[in-house]
Amino acid sequence: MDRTFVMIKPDGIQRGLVGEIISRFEAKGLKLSASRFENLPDTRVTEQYKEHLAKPFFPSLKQYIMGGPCFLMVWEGRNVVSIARKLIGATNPAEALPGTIRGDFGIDIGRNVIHGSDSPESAIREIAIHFGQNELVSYTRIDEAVIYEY
Ligand code: DAT
Ligand code: MG
Repeated sequence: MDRTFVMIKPDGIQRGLVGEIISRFEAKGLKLSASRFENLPDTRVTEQYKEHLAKPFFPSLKQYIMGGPCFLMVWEGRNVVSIARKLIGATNPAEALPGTIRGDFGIDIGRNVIHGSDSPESAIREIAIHFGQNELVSYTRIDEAVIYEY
């Protein structure tokens, strides 16, 4: 099964959206394989967003992500990387479609509630930044038998 890294950002925590967001991933049929609630250290924020290091918004992005605790998750499922990105919606919540997490809960690009890996390669990289192999829990969700055709 494929895996992706998803993180509820500090605004999502402060606005009480953790349960709502987890519910959407669960209802889709995806499987939670790891989670942690924590204040992210500078090193891991920089590593996660290193592609944006030179961008003008990087300092404010880092300040936002380090402004409070985040809820980190690994989700599993067939094509989970692209499915999670669709559940999350466009980067700018002002343009994200209703029905997506950013489309339903955000307005500003700098307060877009949630992160999700953008490719299978990014997912592997980002999971390894935040989780050890021994933190990924392996189990079968009983309804996988009816969620997947084969
Ligand atoms: P995404 O989070 O959808 O993968 P990204 O990787 O391009 O988007 O950017 C990472 C985060 O940086 C994004 O969630 C919000 C912030 N960001 C991106 N572009 C921005 C911009 N033009 N102004 C302010 N913040 C921005
Ligand atoms: Mg990205």
